[in-house]
Formats: sequence, C-alpha cells, structure tokens
Amino acid sequence: MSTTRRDLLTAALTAAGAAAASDLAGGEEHDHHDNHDHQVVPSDPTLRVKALESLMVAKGLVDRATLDAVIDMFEHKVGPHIGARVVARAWADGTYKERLLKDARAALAELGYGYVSEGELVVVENTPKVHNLVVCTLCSCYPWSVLGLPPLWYKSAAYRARSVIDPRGVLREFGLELSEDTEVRVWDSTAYQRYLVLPQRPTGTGSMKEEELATLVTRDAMVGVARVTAGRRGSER
Ligand SMILES: [Co+2]
Repeated sequence: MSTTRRDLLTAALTAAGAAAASDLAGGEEHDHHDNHDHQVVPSDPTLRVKALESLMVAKGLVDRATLDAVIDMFEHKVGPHIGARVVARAWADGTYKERLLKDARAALAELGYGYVSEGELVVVENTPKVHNLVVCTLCSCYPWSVLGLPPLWYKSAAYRARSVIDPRGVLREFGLELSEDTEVRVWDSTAYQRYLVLPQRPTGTGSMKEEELATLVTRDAMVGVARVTAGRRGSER
C-alpha cells in the first residue's frame, strides 16, 4: 500500500471512529493475502467491469477475443465436472487414489488437467471415521481449476466464520448429519494451499463405470458439505 493511501486511511479512521477502524484494518490485512474474489463488492460491479473492459480494449491492453476466451474458460471449461472425473478415477483405481493424495497436481496432469494456480492443491479423503470440510476463513480461496467458480455461500461471512466454530451445525444446515464418532476436520484454504475433498464412494455403485460414477459427484461433496449418494444427483445452491 502506498504511503498516500495509508495516510488517507489514517485520516479516515480518525474521523470515522473505532467501529470503522476494525473494518478497515480487516480490509488492509486482506490486501496482503491475495487479490481475488472479495465478499464486499462495489455497489454496481457489472458497470465497473464493463467500464474496465472498455478502457482496457480502448488502450490496447487486451483484445476482446482474449477476454472472451477467459470468460469461456470460466463458464464452460473449468468446473466441478473436472473434480468429479478425478474423484471417479480415484474410486475406480486405488493406485491412482494414492497418487492423488500424495501429489494432486501430478495426478491431475495424468488425466490431462492443469492445476492453474500459484500454490498447491491438497486432496483430503473422507472415510467412515473422518469427514473433511473446506473453508477459507479470510476470504474465498477455492480450487477453481477443479471446481470452477465458488458458490455464493462459500464466500459468505456466515459460512467462513461458522465452519470453524461449529462445523457440525453448519453441516446439519446443509442436510448432512454426522454421527458423534465421526471426526470432522476443517481445512482453512489460503492462496498458497487449497483443498479438494475426496468423498466416500456410495454403496451400491460397485457395478458402475467411471463415467457414470463421475455424474454422481457434486461440487458440494467436493467442498465437504454433502455426501455423494448413488440414487440421485445432488441439487446445489
Ligand atoms: Co481466501
């Protein structure tokens, strides 16, 4: 942050009092973390995006075809179908699963997928005794290379705060009731390390082929707020 901006902030803090001070301090801390999706957005983000796009195109910094390709990637190419294929392969092939848990980036590459991010991806496995839940308490770090863009609830202050304080309560609200003897592990994502949950393979899927298994795997299950069920594809918010 520049000295000028810091001075402005200091002046604003003095004027606005203690309540505003804590808010701005939080925002400043976040600046050092990473620079992706923030929960607090401008009042008219769409307008700002349009204005930025027009300006960048006018100045020759980007061309529309490149922008369209980036948008197309987020809308169509990356998404939870990639994570689902990885999970299905891990279910179908135990040796692949071991490689995935050990080195997710290399295991993704085996299937032709890139993990396009600085930092690492760690896959955590659900078992009958352990349930994993992923959150980013600070902002909204998310393994978008394998899950696409995060759902709104993932970025909400309520989810970020309560997942670490009362994970069982949060899971209950998602409709997932865990038995008392199941250990819940909460993983706090950062820009440097993000997580993908390898859900448990549902019973009654022994005869299913990998492609069919992949259709059962939901985004929510790979964040850890749902189980994968054999009968129906999970509805997602
Ligand atoms: Co974050």
